[in-house]
Amino acid sequence: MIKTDVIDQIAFELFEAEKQKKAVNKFVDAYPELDEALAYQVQEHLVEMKCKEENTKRIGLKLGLTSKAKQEMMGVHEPSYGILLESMQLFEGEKISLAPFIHAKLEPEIAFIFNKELKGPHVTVADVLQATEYIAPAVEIIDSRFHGFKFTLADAVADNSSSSRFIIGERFYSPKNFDLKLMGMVFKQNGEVVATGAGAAVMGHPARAIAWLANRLYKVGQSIQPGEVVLSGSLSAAIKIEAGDHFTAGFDGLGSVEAIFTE
Ligand code: OOG
Ligand code: MG
Repeated sequence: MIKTDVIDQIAFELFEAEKQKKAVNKFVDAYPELDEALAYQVQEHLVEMKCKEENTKRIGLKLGLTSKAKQEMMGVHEPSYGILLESMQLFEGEKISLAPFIHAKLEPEIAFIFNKELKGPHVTVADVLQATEYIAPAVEIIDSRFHGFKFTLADAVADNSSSSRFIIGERFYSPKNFDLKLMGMVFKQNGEVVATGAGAAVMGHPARAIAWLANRLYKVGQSIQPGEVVLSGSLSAAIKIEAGDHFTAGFDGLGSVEAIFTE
């Protein structure tokens, strides 16, 4: 098959999987040519289709698979990124229906909001902190379009890194007064602690993950734009969401963010 046909076909199947809430099999078996570079092209095409369909636009990016816990859970050794659209943002306090999802899971993350462009190829942790206007507690709802969350890195990349929805807590802090490496995190489901972690779980320092992203984007002629939000990637393993669940992700010094789910 010619390359543009493969991109169109995979993007279409992922688009329909999300719309019909029907998981698909990972693609690398049917399309052995699906490598990481091609997968990012699929992602771009899929995001374009979603923007058109939902009349929405990019407001940031997400990192995926930045922690050992997540990499081991998914059997990969490298991070990925995806695009966050305005239509994916939910707000704290609203009850979230599980109806649109295939098999959603929740992840505790740190949101970075930028006031400057962050452009590779030599972005450092210091550059990231310099360009960050605020950090905030966040949770990401991931919902892989693949059966049983079974995929290779290229599959997940094509699937916009399993992105689905996200909530940014309504507390914003300058990163200057925090040691993000040592920032403790407690993740609770219905009052019970289901995971704990520290900022260092994300590539040694959450800002290092953002630096990785800026430098990775440079390779495809892109950058993080002023005003955009970037999710650091989960500090712990993702937890399966059930109807009626009430989650809290608390971060040392940042307070917490909540997510409440209904059928
Ligand atoms: C891929 C996305 C992972 C994170 O924060 O690590 C992710 C997946 O596990 O489905 O968003
Ligand atoms: Mg995530």
